[in-house]
Amino acid sequence: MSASPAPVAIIMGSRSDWPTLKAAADMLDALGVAYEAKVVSAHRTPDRMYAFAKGAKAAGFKVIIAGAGGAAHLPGMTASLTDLPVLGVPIESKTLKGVDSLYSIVQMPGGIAVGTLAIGEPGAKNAGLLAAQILALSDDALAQRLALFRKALTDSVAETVED
Ligand code: RP5
Repeated sequence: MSASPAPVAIIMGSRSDWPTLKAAADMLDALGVAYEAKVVSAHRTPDRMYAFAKGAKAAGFKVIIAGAGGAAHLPGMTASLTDLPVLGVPIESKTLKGVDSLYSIVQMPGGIAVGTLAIGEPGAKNAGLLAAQILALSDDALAQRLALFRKALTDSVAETVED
């Protein structure tokens, strides 16, 4: 019997985005969700982007996390080519600190949806979390792991301010 395909694809515009997107991968690892990570640039490798997005559903992916920086077309272009939910992570750019990436990803015209997360690592971490929450709608074991994750988060916050 062959193993199930990874349900999450993590794509990024450049290898330089990986240190940020790794936060999504780490969250998926912590929750026991398999993923594949690939460099797929909207403007440097448009044919690769087209082939990936068109084939993503047939390949078995259920959710796509797409990170890009600057004039960040990748999440929107990918969303236009697939029915799968796309979670966009704006990468913190050098010149404009990721505000360019955020605006490029979040300002999708109505009709093609990209779920946009925060700039940088917090956004990547939450993209992993949100991907897991989407998958947990049809995976009770994953839903239980998510409940444990949230309980541990809550338990880690002390009410007092003493050292
Ligand atoms: C975007 O350009 C990538 O997503 C990356 O954030 C940015 C810079 O890419 P590199 O010049 O570091 O390859 O396409």
